[in-house]
Order: sequence, then structure tokens, then C-alpha cells
Amino acid sequence: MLEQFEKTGEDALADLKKVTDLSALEEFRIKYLGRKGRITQMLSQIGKLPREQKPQAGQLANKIKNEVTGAFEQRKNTLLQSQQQTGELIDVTLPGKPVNIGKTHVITQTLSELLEIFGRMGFAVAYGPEVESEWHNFGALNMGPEHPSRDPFDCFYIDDNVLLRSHTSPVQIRVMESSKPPIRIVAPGRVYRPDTVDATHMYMFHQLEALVVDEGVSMVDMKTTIEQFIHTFFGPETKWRFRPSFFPFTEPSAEVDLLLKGKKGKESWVEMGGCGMVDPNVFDAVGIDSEKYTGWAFGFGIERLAMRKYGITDIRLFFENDLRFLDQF
Ligand code: 2U9
Repeated sequence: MLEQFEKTGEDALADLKKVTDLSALEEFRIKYLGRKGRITQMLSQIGKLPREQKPQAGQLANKIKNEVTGAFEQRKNTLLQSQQQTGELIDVTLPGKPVNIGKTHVITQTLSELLEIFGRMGFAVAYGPEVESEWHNFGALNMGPEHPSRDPFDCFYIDDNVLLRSHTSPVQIRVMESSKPPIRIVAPGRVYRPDTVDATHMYMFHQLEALVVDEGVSMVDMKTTIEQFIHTFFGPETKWRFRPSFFPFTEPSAEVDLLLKGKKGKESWVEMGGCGMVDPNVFDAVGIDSEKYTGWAFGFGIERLAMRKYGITDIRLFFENDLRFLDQF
């Protein structure tokens, strides 16, 4: 009987050495340690032995059982660890891996808010090409061949007559070329200027321009719309002003300034954008009767609006993909 116990233990340890995966280990467990396993059967035979043989047989059987069980557990842990390393086994009790939820960029959020505000005021959204002809970017906007804005130092030319647009005004030109008044649109998008990069200048930035063309449109309509936008976007108490200015495509023209609090709570006037009544030469260029129709337009830099609203002091932060900055919005 003792020889049989020894043989059972040797067979078990020899079989365990051949186990290479968890399914083979489970077969081993059933064969030796299960309810009808060989080790379990061995232990159940002790009760049938003569009294004087029980102590020695019981001691040997328990030694073998502990050896086989110990070797089994060790093999199981080894196989579990290797399975976890190869990813084959998922321990569902482990804590989940944190998933970083993405979000839209602060400029995208700002543009969405702007389009919502102007959408509520009846403005449609118009888009156009970023690679533009000099006609749509300058000629149709009352900027003749000698206008300084055409200077290659102020534009990214692709060839003599094609460039990266320096504002989104060409979109309004295209809308006026392809549709009749009344027109009530905003034109958002990227614009490009070869400016030296610093805290307030970037060679690519985003603009929102607006254009309203109809019979009897006046500066009152322009001022009312801008006032409504400013009080919705910056807050109802925000003070703002027109400051006389000049743009080739509007007459009269004005800069739009906001009265904003600085670092020490000191208020100062800061420029936000420009606006004006569309110059009749622009209507003539696109074939709209400037005797019958009048219109107004404005242009705002979206980065500049976001910087004023959130107190951001460096435009480069929008483009560096630093989550320490972007995660704040
Ligand atoms: C058409 C006619 C007129 C758009 C206008 C401005 C004044 C203006 C700048 C502000 C900051 C561009 O982003 S910025 O650098 N723009 O000051 N823009 S009036 O006037 C138009 C547009 C289209 C057909």
C-alpha cells in the first residue's frame, strides 16, 4: 500500500511537469485532486487499513498530498502570471484603466458659441476655399492692384494670382456673386498672414466675419447686432464703443473696442475687431445695385475674442496642444 502511495505521488509530479496551460492544469486537478482523483482516493483508503498501519500510511499520504497540492498551486500561479503578461487572461477584479475623455478645442467651442449666437439672430453660415484668387481676396473688396495689403510680405502667395486667404471676406464675395439680397451670413474660418509669431500674432488664425445686405440697412442695424453679440458673448454689462477707422471695403468704418478689466482690476479699452457699411464699389464688383441695396459687415478674430473672454495672454497657447492649457476649457 505504501508503495502505491509513493507511485501515485511520483506519477502526479511527473504529469504536472507536462502541464503547459490552464486547461491541461484543470485536467490534472480533476485526475489527481478532484473528488474522484487519485490523491483523494489514496486518502480515502487509509480508513480501511488495519489500526497499526494507519499512522504511517496517513503521514505518508498527507506528505504526498501536500507536495502535489503545493506543486499544483505553484504551477497555477506561474501559468496565471504568464497569461496576464500575454494579455490572454483578464482579471476582472482589477480596477479599470482610466479613459481620458476628449473634448473640443477652446477655439472650436468659441466658434460654436458664436454660430449659436448669430444663428439665433437669423444669420446663415457660409464657408469658402482657403486658397483664393486675388480677385476674391482683394480686387472685389475695393483693394486695387497697388493696395499695400497685396504686398507679398503680408500674404502667402501660391502664384501671381492665387494665395492663402488673408481674411474670410472672399466668402462674402462668393455669396454675393452667387445669390441675391437679402443676405444675412456669418463666414468663419482659417486665415493666413506671414506675421512674425509672438504673443498676439500667429501666421494662421481664425476669423468670423458677418455680412448683411438688404434694402434700407443702416448703421443702426449694425450697431444693434454688434451690441447684442457683445452682451451675449461677454456679458450684459460689458461696455464697448465704435472708434472711427478706415477699411477699403467699408465706408464709414469703425474699430470695435471693449472696456475690459486688466490684471489689477484696472479697466482699459481693447480692440476686438472692425466693422462698417459695405463700400458701394464692393457691390458694383459683384453686380449688386448699390442704389437699391445697402449693407454692413464686421470682422472679428476668434482667437482674440477667446483671449479677451478667458483672459488668455498668449495666442501661441492655442496651437501647442498642451493639455495643461486646453483642459481648462
Ligand atoms: C465684404 C465687405 C466688407 C469685413 C470687415 C473688418 C472690418 C476688420 C479685422 C478685425 C480683426 C480682421 O481678424 S482681424 O484681423 N477685420 O477690421 N472686417 S469690416 O468687412 C467686409 C467683409 C466682406 C463683402
